[in-house]
Amino acid sequence: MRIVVLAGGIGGARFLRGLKQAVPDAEITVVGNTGDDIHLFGLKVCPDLDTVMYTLGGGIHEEQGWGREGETFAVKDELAAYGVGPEWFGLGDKDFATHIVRTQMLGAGYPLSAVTEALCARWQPGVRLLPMSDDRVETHVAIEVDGEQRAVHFQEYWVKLRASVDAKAVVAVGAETAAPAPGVLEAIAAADVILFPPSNPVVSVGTILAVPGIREAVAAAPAPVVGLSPIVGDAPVRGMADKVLAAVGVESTAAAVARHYGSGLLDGWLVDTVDAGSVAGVEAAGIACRAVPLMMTDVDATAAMARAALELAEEVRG
Ligand code: FO1
Repeated sequence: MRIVVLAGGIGGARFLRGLKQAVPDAEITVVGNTGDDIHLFGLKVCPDLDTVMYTLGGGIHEEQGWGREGETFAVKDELAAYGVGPEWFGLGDKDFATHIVRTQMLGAGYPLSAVTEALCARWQPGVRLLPMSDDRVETHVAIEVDGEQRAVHFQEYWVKLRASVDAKAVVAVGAETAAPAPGVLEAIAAADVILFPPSNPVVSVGTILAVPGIREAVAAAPAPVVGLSPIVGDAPVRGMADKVLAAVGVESTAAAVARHYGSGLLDGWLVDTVDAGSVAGVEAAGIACRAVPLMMTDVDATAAMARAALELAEEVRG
């Protein structure tokens, strides 16, 4: 079975671990969000690609869901000693090696997709990890501080500001001129199932869909498209989805996110059992809906979610 997953960072990566356990023989292609990418210290950092690679490759810092386990921060401390910032982004010594290799390969002319394939050759994540695009796309967030509007990089909004101020707008800078990375459209067209994991619907899945051609390809794909709500009980399970959903005028409910994706994209939607009351409303929007436990408390629980999504995909397969 060929499965394509449009994944962001922590939620997407954890879901993929359960999906792999649920269908170990499936051929999984991950289209990874690169809107979170940030250039620091002359290096290109790809948080969502790295979180998928480290999580599935066994190198992730489990509690954080990002960065490497057993990290040290000697380089970060030395940079700070030189007064070279930013200090708010925690890059560890092991993680630096990934960004050095990536930046070196990009500098030698390799596209991000080739670089990602090379990095994954070491980590063996057990999925094909494709960046959504080889072109630079970076999500910025418009905020208002002391009455004046300004745009900050998504990482500054999330890591430095902890999403403590309202997001007035979210812009995937460069998306409009970006092209899908090699293999992305082909994988979507050839998929037996397409899944939207419980990633951020705006800055993760939304950014991937903002790359011209990808939304259209998903909508036109013969495969059923099934999503899992990142919102449980009117709040994001993790992260700042409520803040960026508000920026695009979407309320933080499982049903609202389904409608936000729309029946043109989604054939099925899983909500958590606490949101079972919203099933009828989602179905009324033309999207098949089931209520199942959606807390990824461990890999077995996540595998059960993945199986539920695949079962719903078979039910809605036209
Ligand atoms: N998230 C934090 O909350 N604090 C950090 O210092 C931080 C550093 C960091 C370094 C590398 C990396 O790949 C991810 C990092 N993240 C950090 C997580 C990152 O902001 C998120 O993984 C995504 O961008 C959102 O999904």
